[in-house]
Amino acid sequence: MLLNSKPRLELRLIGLCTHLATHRYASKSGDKVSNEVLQQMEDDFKNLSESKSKSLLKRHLTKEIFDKLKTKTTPSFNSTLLHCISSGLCNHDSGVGLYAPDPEAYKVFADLFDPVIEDYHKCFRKTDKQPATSFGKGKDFENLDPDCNFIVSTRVRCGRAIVGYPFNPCLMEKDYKDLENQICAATMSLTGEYKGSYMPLTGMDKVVQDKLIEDHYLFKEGDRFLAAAGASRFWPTGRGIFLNDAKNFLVWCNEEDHIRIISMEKGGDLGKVYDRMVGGVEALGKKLKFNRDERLGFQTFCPTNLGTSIRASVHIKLPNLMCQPDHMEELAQKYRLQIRGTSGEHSEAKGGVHDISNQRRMGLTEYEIIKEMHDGIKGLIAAECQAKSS
Ligand code: ADP
Ligand code: CIR
Repeated sequence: MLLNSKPRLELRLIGLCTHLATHRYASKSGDKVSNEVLQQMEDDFKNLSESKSKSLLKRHLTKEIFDKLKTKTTPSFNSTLLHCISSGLCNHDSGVGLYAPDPEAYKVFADLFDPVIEDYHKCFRKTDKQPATSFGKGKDFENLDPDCNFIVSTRVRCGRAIVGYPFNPCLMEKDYKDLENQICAATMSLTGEYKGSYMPLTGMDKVVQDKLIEDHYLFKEGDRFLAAAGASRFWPTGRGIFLNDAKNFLVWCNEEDHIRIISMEKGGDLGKVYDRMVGGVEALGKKLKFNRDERLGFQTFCPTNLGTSIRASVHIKLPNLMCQPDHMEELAQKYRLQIRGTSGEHSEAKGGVHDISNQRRMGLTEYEIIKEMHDGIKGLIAAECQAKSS
């Protein structure tokens, strides 16, 4: 397959990066998509159509939709269909393969985004609207594993975009620096259990960086799905991590989203971890203006994170269930859970530890999303106990 041959892919990425790097300063609406970009899209669309890719992009980008959208651009940033689909075109093993280069892309390319959103978030139709934010109280959720038999750790995160800025492919170096300054200042104003320090990636010792990644605090570097989407430009400028003194509250700056707000700790006390994240979101929301769309909820770069943008996960050992992959898959679908490897998305499980989280993030309130995940993990633990005794 041409796309997978290295020189071809490198050439493609150089072409794509040139297109992405000059992007912000392209003239505004009214611009046509260049012949070069059109040709590249046509070639890569054909390759994807003929591939065995199982991505949602391949499933929903029909020839009819491709032809309808290929010459469209967004009004403020001049983003093209290629910006949206480059990750899935370059990576046929994508689960989704689609990103929004700027918030307007969700409307201009709605014929593609809407069916992908509906498929991923299970029944969030184009006529549906994300309910108003409602965090509720974490104390309603009992500890999922008080005796520490299954759950190694619990993490809840959400993503936010800052009003006035587009997403990665349209950000220039100065934007990354401005965003980092704002986010760093907001985190440094946190008090009490949230008090901590901000560490920029620029100049970070490699040993320190690797240890932060290994300990599951910091994002990985060089994610090919994000790189192909135009999310690694000017790296490491503007990227960094805030960690509170207790190391159970974190903020990622300018990785996939402008800001990711994370709470994590050992054990299975989901309610406590969730409440800590909510407290952090509310404190940061007093300093930063978050972008929320009336219909889609919180604005994020990847359509899988829209709505509440919440992913609540446990690192969990379920040795008996994992011996029955079909049964496990059936249960994951029943409870609408997603299974990842130990080091996050697109990684392998090490030492029998899987990352299991809510799959959908839209169509429910924050509280309902946490409840769905809590019920699901409870169900899995009950099934594990049953599998062990039978
Ligand atoms: P996200 O999109 O939610 O940020 P990733 O799949 O990229 O998730 O994972 C980011 C990091 O968070 C990885 O190091 C991953 O191992 C870690 N992680 C996810 N869930 C947990 C958990 N329950 N306990 C500890 N670390 C976790
Ligand atoms: C992919 O398509 O596989 C990557 N771009 C990641 C998609 C987001 N992952 C997810 O399932 N939430």
